Amino acid sequence: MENETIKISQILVSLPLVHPFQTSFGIQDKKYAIIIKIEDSEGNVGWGETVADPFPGYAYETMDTTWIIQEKYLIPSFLERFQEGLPSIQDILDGFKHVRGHNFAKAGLESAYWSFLASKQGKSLGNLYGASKDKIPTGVSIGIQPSMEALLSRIGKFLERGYQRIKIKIKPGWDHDVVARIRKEFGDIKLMVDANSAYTLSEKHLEIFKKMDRYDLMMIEQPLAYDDMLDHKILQSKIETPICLDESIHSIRHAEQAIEFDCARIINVKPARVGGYYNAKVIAEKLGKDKVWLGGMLEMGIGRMHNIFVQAKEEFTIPGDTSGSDRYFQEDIIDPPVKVDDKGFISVPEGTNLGVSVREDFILSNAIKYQEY
Ligand code: OSB
Ligand code: MG
Repeated sequence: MENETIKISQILVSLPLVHPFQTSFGIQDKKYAIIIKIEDSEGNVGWGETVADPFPGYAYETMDTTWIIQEKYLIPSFLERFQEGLPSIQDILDGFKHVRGHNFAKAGLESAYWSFLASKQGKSLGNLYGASKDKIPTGVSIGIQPSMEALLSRIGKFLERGYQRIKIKIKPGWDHDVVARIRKEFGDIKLMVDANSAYTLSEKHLEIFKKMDRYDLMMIEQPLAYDDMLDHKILQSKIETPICLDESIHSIRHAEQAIEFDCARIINVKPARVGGYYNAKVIAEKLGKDKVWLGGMLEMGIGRMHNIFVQAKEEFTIPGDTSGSDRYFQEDIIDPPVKVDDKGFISVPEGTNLGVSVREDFILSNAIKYQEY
């Protein structure tokens, strides 16, 4: 096979969030992403999005580390794979194996390559991810609010718009009373909480978990340390509410082991955190429905579309965190933006590749840093 020549662009973009997002680890009013564009001389184009936080609060990777790891290690190894023709996704991932960790950086490039392959084959990205559904059920993740009233009004607004499930962020002091109040106000809505590692196995915290057991929560997400499995197993043995792991899961192996050893009953699959869409796809296929749902990282439109296509796989029946574009941004980087219908579904677009157009001028007008390879 002939040598394939491709060009890669890395574009660091920033967009203001319409509503600040507060978790137990911090508050954020701007979203950053490193958009990856892969193009060849025949006009095929792949788009990917690298999750890139300004601060290492959720994970150790940031917009600075992902940029450098891609620039120094991943992009050179990626380009090298084209010397003997068109590589497979597996070839690309093999080429990343010499870099330990840095899954966000890997996933950004890998996702762009899936989209490039979809473009080259004239297929929908969903087709490549093994998707079969034409719409996906969805929910919303609501940050810690300045007051109970603000939270209740925000929840009411999303329920009115049809969102199927509400997830609220919790931290010590903002937990069971808040949950009790939501139940009182909104009855038996689909409700869950995400602690982002704000608790321990202390007596005081165990009591909080026992109290929360009374409220029929769908799950409690990542209550304990961000790098822990075993304490979660201990906690799961003491409470009824299913534990869901987010921060602790970085690979297919972690996901399987967490379920096998009952450290968690459900996994929040975030493609960036598990090293890309190939791994996310395999985790869903191996664990099956009831054990997986798709989380989010406040993605801009490109990452959001990838997340929608992977959730169109049959295993994703639990509503995820993929909300409409307007929940995050005044203007999104894709056209049309993502919309949630009044029953809480997002329809999966037809057409090739991402099924929407990418607003390249808008991306460039919000770019902070740009580099081509
Ligand atoms: O813990 O799931 C999380 C956003 C940023 C970092 C971590 C998390 C989140 C969310 C929001 O919960 C999910 C989304 O709306 O994309
Ligand atoms: Mg989480």
